[in-house]
Amino acid sequence: MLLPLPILFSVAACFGEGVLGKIIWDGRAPLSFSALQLDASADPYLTAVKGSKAASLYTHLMGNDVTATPLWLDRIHPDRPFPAVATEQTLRVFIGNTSIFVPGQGTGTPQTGFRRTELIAQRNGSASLLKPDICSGKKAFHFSLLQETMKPLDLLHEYQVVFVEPGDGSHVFGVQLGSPFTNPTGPLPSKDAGHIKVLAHDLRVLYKTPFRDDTWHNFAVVVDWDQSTLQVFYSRNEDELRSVTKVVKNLSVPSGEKEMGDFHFGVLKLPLVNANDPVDIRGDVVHHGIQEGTVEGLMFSGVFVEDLKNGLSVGNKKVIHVW
Ligand SMILES: *[C@@H]1O[C@H](CO)[C@@H](O)[C@H](O)[C@H]1NC(C)=O
Ligand SMILES: *[C@@H]1O[C@H](CO)[C@@H](O)[C@H](O)[C@H]1NC(C)=O
Ligand SMILES: CC(=O)N[C@H]1CO[C@H](CO)[C@@H](O)[C@@H]1O
Repeated sequence: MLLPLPILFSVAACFGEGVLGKIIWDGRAPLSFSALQLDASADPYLTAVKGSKAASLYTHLMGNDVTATPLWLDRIHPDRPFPAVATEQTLRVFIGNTSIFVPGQGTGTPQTGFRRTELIAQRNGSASLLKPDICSGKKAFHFSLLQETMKPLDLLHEYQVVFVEPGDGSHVFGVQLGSPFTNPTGPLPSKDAGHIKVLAHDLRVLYKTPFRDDTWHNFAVVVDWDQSTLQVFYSRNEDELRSVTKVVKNLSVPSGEKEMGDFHFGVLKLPLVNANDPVDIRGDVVHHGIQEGTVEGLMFSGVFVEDLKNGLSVGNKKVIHVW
């Protein structure tokens, strides 16, 4: 049963070109960032969540091949998005049939139900060092998504592509594509399979928008860690971010340190139920179910975490105050 969303007070006023928001963690890959750094799991990305091969076989740095979201580029003509000076490279994240993660640094039970390649925000080689900074006060989790049209996702499956994950495996917020996993399997594709969905901790859909191709979909999810609220901001391409939800009181999240999580982005593909499996394991998506083993990808850019004391960056060098 869905509860009505309690709506809190929310106002946003434009500060114009004020002091830029303070970036706590910057996951926008510099132009100099290399495949070897991905393989070494060097800052800013922890690249451990992947299959058995080198990280750079699953995550490609696109150099000049795919222009990152125009939202954060330096424009040559301020009134036009292009041409612009590139300041970051797009990341193309792939999964294939070898994308089976083995937790516990390779000692745990292989997650054969999933296929996953994820990048996790880290500082000084540690995701946990960063957690208290990104999971306190009021922070915006920024990210932009672009379809990989040559090797698209299979929307009959569920994908989790961005989330903040505390130790209990829940998601403070999450971004989902495709058809949510159900046991038994419902009609596929599900309604809204082709939408990008932003979910609250209790999996309610806070916002959805069609996943159009040739379009950068820009998001900022504002988490107020003290008030346990979420608010979603969204735009396409060079358009400035605007709020698409009210501030929503959420979070069945445990409070204090337990709610602090790692910031993941990438491709996590859930299986479909395998009707040949015994009934009692059909819901164990981590270890069982059908995976076709196809190669699929998704593009990311504009990934960073911002402290909102100085306001929220909405693109085009503008900052707005968010209460
Ligand atoms: C991280 O490394 C930087 C320099 O590389 C150092 O100044 C800083 O103290 C380190 N931070 C932590 C929390 O270890
Ligand atoms: C994918 O990998 C699984 C587990 O290693 C294997 O059983 C399956 O045959 C593979 N599928 C394809 C299509 O290669
Ligand atoms: C609206 C909503 O989801 N509220 C939940 C927030 O978290 C608390 C604590 O777990 C729940 O009791 C509420 O139902």
